[in-house]
Amino acid sequence: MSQYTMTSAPDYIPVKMLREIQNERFMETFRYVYANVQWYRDLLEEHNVSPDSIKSIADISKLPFVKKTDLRDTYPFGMFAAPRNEIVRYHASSGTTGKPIVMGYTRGDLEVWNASVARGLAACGINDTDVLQNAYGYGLFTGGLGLHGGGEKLGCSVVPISGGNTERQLMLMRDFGATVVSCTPSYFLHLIDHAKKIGFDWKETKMRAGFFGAEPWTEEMRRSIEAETGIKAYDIYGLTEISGPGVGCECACQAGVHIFEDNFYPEIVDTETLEPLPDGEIGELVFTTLCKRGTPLIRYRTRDITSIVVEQCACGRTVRRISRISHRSDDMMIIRGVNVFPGQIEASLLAVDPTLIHYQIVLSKNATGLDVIETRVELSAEKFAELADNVAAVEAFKRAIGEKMQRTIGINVKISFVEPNSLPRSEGKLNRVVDNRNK
Ligand code: DLL
Repeated sequence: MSQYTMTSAPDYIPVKMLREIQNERFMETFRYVYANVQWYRDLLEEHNVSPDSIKSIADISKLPFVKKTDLRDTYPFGMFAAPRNEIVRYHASSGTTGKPIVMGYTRGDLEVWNASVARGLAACGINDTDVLQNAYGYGLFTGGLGLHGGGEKLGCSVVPISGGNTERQLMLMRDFGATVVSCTPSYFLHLIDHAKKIGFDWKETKMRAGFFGAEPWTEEMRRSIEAETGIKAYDIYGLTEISGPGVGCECACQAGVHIFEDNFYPEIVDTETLEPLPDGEIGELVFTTLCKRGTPLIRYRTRDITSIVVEQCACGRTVRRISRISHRSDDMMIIRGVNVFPGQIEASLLAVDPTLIHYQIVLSKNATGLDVIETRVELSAEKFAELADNVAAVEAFKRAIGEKMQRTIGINVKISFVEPNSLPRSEGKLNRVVDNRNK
């Protein structure tokens, strides 16, 4: 059957067999990590876990979690399980403070990673006739080399343009006949803007799909991107600690990211108790790598909040899906006791007007010390012209957005409009929240 290609076959393994493979690979990984990482042996001792008590993957919940701070504390190589001469590549993720976390990849690790990205692309109908313009940043960040390796593995012609150089991106897209683009959703918004500015018509390109990830984005944003450009926008997920992009990816159904769980074992745990939750419940995503040798991780807390989808996908893949990452637990804003996520702001804005794709959230304190949340909304040139000098229309538009946010979030959000092209843009991940509360 045509749907079973070399690249997609593992996605359709009968569930029973998939669980057996996971069990086997988990036990192998556990023994390997225990034998090779002193830090991990100490961790188990500290938690009074005897390695002999781990007899199958069913015992995984007896094991302690590994956190980002553990990777920082063991910087640079304290978590490496393979001898250094077997490491053929490093990647690192910086975060905003402190030391980066460093991951090492053996040749085999790179093969698994590339094959995972290729599976994701193939699941959305990409094949060796496609030209992939890869606008994720190359370097220690995994986006560039991850999509590059996966695209080549699938046989695509990869254009390794990296992020930035927006004018050139559009020129090459047209001249090379690129059919697929990969970058952060926020950089793609920047490309859309620039295209408008220079009169670049997406319909005149061969572009048909985009793979967007590395930061949260919403269904509403997907619809805006698709309406604006006519391409299909797919969600691709991953993190440096587990390999990079392609830990999971959507399929052509666009109904949630399939986790390639023969390589990366997912669990969802309660954010307070850290107890495992059944499929369907929302909590923190935790991964155990099943094939990694350089820096394998057992029960790594991602901080990403999602749920595992209960129903099987219409595509027939047996590998489970996660729902869209709503936020990271670190990104949650607590405003006057109410939990607010940037995604809720984005969804409300775009529900009122799908052109309001550029926004910034500013947190501050008022004179009495209470938290204030403001959304700065950038108007498109058309909207700006339409509203110009019409105070009543500006106020009515503000009110419509404010009321929608109030209904979604439950608190009052101050709305202010800013001029076209005035908010910061990004070539990679965009930070849309400015927190001035402690200034
Ligand atoms: O962002 C890897 C990647 C590159 C994924 C390109 C997809 C595409 P890190 O820099 O380590 O790795 O950041 C990982 O980014 O824990 C999530 O919080 C967030 N993230 C990644 N993909 C998505 C997504 C790369 N599709 C962190 N939706 C993760 C929402 C995402 N958040």
